[in-house]
Formats: sequence, C-alpha cells, structure tokens
Amino acid sequence: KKAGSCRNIDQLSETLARSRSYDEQLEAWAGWHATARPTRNDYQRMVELANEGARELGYKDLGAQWRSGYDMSAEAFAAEAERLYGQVQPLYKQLHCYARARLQNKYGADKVPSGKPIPAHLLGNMWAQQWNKIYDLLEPYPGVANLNVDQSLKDQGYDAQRMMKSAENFYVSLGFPQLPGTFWERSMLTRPQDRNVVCHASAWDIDSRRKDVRIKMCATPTEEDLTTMYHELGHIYYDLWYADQPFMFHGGAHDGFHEAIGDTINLSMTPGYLRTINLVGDVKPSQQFVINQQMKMALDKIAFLPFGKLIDEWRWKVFSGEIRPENYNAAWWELRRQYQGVAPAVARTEEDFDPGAKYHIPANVPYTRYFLSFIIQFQFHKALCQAAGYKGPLSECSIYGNKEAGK
Ligand code: LSW
Ligand code: ZN
Repeated sequence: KKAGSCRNIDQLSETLARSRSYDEQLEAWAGWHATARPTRNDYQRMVELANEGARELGYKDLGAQWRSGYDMSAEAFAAEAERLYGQVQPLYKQLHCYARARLQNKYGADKVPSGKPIPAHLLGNMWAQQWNKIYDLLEPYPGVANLNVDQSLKDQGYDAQRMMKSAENFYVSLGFPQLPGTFWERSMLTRPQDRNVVCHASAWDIDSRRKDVRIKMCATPTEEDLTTMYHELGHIYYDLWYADQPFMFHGGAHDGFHEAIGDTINLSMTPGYLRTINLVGDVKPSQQFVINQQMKMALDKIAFLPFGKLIDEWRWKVFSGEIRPENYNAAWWELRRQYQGVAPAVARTEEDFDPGAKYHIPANVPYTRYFLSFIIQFQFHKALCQAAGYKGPLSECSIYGNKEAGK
C-alpha cells in the first residue's frame, strides 16, 4: 500500500478476503464504511422524492410499490417472505454457530465471544453477506482437495474477455445463441485506467430488440468474477430471449427469476464440470470431499439468506417512516444483529450511515429479489437436472451441454 494512496472497494475487499489479522481487516472495514457517511442527507432526500413518485402512482410508499410486483398484495408478499425465511433460518443458525466457534479458535474468545454476535469484519466480505472467502478457516476436513480455480485462471493466462467467452460457452452448450458482436464491442469488462467508473457489476438491456445488450464490470481473473459473469449473463440471455415479447413481458416473471438464472447455471459449475474445462485437476471422490464442497456452498448460499432478507426489511421501514432518519444507523445494526448475528467491532453513531456502504442502497436497487433467487435457484437446478434425466445427487449434477435442460 503506497503512502497517501486511497484503496478502492476491490482492494479493501481483498484485505477482508485474504488478511487474517483482526486489526488489518477492521481498518479496511471501517475505512470503507466511513465513505458512506456523507451520503446520509442525500439518501434521506431521495427517500422523500421516491415516496412522492410512488404515491403519485397510487402506492402507499416506495416499499409498498416494491412489494407489489409478485401477483399478490403487498401485505401477502411480506408474509410470504417471512414464511420462506422461517423455513431456512434453522440452516443459518447452525452455520453461524459453527463459524463462530471456528473464528473463536482463530482470533480468541476475547474477540469472538460465545453466545454473542460475530464481529462483522471477520467473515471475509465487506457486508458479511457471503462467507466463502474464509473457507480456509472453516474447512471441515483440512487439506481434502481445496479446488483453486483462481490459481488455474491466473496460470492459464485468462483475461476478462476469455472468462466471458467461457461463461458464454456454457449458455451456448445448452442451446442459447452466441452473444451478438455488439455485446463485445460495447461492454466494459475491465477497469479503465483513464477515468473513474462505477465498477459494481451490472447487465444492461439497452435495446434488446436490436440485440444491444451489455455488461459493465471490472473483472480480474478470479473465480468470484467468473461467477459474476455467469450471474450477469443470466440477465443478458433473459433479455435476449424475451426481446420480441410485448414490452410488459420484458422483465422476469418476477425480479427473483431474473436474478436466479445466472446463479442457477452457476450451480452446474461442479468439480466435474470444472475438470472438463481444465480449471481443476482430477479429484479423488470421497465423503470428506463432498462435505468440504457442501460447506463451501453453504458459506455462499446459506450465509447469504439473512442478509438477503434484512436489506429491504430496513428499507421497507425507512420508506414507510417507521424508521426515521435519526434512527437510520441504529435500526440497521439492530437488523444486522437479529438476522445475521453480526455486530460492528467499533462504536457506531448516527454520524455514520452504514447502509450507504452497500451499493444497492444509494443505487436504490431492490434487494428482496436476491433473497428469492437464493431459494428458487435450487428449485430451478433440481428441475433442470430432472429434465436432463440426471439421477445422482443434485450437488454433483451439471447440465453443461444438455439440450433437454436448455429447452
Ligand atoms: C445485479 N450486481 O446484476 C447487480 C446489479 N462482485 O452482490 O449486486 O449484493 C442498475 C440496476 C444497476 C455472485 C455474486 C441493477 C445495478 C452471484 C453476488 C446474487 C459483485 C457482483 C455484483 C444491479 C453482482 C448478490 N449481486 C450483491 C449484485 C443493478 C448476488 C450473486 C451475487 C450483482 C448481489 O443484480 N448473486
Ligand atoms: Zn443480478
């Protein structure tokens, strides 16, 4: 780190992912969260304006508008989300308990006390939303075939273009068309050196009827960014596939469907598939290997569930006025504690605006869509594997190359 130079979110995230020093991680966490403090007033004003717009359209507030996109009343949807969360919460509680014990082992009982929330900066991710980056600390059977896709991508000289080609190839193998030439000309796949851009990955239906679809992201050769490409391509193929439908049908059946397509395809990136495309070597199958793999999956998919639920719980209450501006941060941390069981390791006040440190809050992108996606993507995966005639355990099923599933 150069003296006087600012680290960006990618660099700070890298520290959280790789450093195992309590203080170094805390510094990265606190530094990023400090950047959101000056956005509080603008956010408060945005809430007023957004609510004004929602009310002109006949909704109670913007939260009610967001809850109205699911073919049921806003109240019924909130209840449905609660019901779903109740079904999966026991899984999260077990994972949380296991992770806390392992982290206590690593950092000591003074830093990670039993029966208390986990410090929010120790889970390998800025928002503690996915925990797979600390897999090394939580691996059930140490040393049993930890697949290193990052290393293979680097060793084989993958760049962003080639990674995207690899992701495209999966969709093509199912029977989808190749991406249009303009996708490659007009997308931005790496961080430009000459200007500051929004690097948070996104997919854009600019004019899908003329096949103008694009991805904007700042990719480096990592498994995480390859996964992100699968995610964004799910949006892109959805856009292309529905381009000739009437405008009302351009979006997903609901927004969770749109989010789930790419992640579903990603569930087919099994060790077997990764072997096929030469990103991992041969693995000796064993019960211990299966458990390790499933832990890695849980650190991504189970860890996410309370986070996916709480973001809009906070916003619904902000939009309705139940959470007032003078309570923004305290209410945020109350939800983080209740749902995720995490707590900030340094004191927070209403001078801070920690929700603003998560992209979707200032960008005003709804978040319940991801909670829904992290449930239905497994239902989609199961259905696709059935369509492919697959018989074995779902965790080993890959629909790569299967035209029946593609159909
Ligand atoms: C999306 N981006 O595509 C959004 C952009 N490394 O990260 O946020 O919290 C205008 C409209 C602008 C892999 C990784 C809509 C932007 C699979 C994360 C669900 C970060 C990649 C970000 C929305 C990718 C959670 N994902 C998050 C995003 C936008 C997540 C994943 C996820 C993505 C979520 O929807 N699946
Ligand atoms: Zn998405």
